[in-house]
Amino acid sequence: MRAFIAIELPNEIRDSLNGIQEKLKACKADVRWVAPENIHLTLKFLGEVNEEQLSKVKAIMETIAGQKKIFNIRLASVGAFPNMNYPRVIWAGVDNGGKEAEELACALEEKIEKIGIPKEERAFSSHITIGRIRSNLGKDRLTAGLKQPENYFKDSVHEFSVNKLTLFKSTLTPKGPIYEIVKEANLTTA
Ligand code: 2AM
Repeated sequence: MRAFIAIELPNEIRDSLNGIQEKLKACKADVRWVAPENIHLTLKFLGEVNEEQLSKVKAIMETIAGQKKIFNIRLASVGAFPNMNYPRVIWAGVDNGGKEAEELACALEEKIEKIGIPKEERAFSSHITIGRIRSNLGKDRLTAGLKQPENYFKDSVHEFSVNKLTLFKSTLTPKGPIYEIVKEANLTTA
C-alpha cells in the first residue's frame, strides 16, 4: 500500500486553513486545492510499502513516539515552494514547533531508511501543503494574493497540541487521494 506518516490537524485548524484556501481562490489561479479533510503535516512519505515493511514502520513509530514529548505547533505564515514569485506548492508555515517536527521527521527517516525505504533527497522543512499549482494560469494574481497579509492568519492564534504520530494509507483516485488512518502512536506526557 501507499502510505505516509503525518501529524493530523484538529478540525478547527483545518477549517481555518480552508478559510485561507477560500480567500486565495479569489485569485482564480490554476490550483489543485487540498481537500480540507485531507490537510496534514507530512513527516515521512513512505510510498509503496509491503506488509513486512509496514509492520516494521509501525514498530518504529512506537519507538520514536515513546521518546518524544507532546509539543505545540503554531502556524503563522503562508508561503510557496520554491518561492512566492514562482509558486508550485502553497503551504502554511510552522512558526513554533517546527524544530520538534523536524526532529521527529529526522528520527523517523533515520530508522526507516534501515528497512529499505529511501531517504528524502531534500532536507525536511516543516510545512502544511494547502494547494498545488497545475499551470501558470493566473500565476501573477496568485503571487499578489500570497503577498497580501490579510489572506493569512490574523487576530487569532493558530496553535495546537501534537500528541501523536499517524500512519495514513493513501489511495489515489481520479477525484483525489483518499486517506485512511492505519496506526497512531502516542507521544509521551512525561
Ligand atoms: P507535501 O505535503 O509536502 O506535499 C501524502 O501524499 C503526502 O506525502 C503529501 O502531502 C506530500 O507531502 C507527500 N508526498 C507525496 N508524494 C510524495 C513524493 N513522491 N515524495 C515525497 N513526498 C511525497
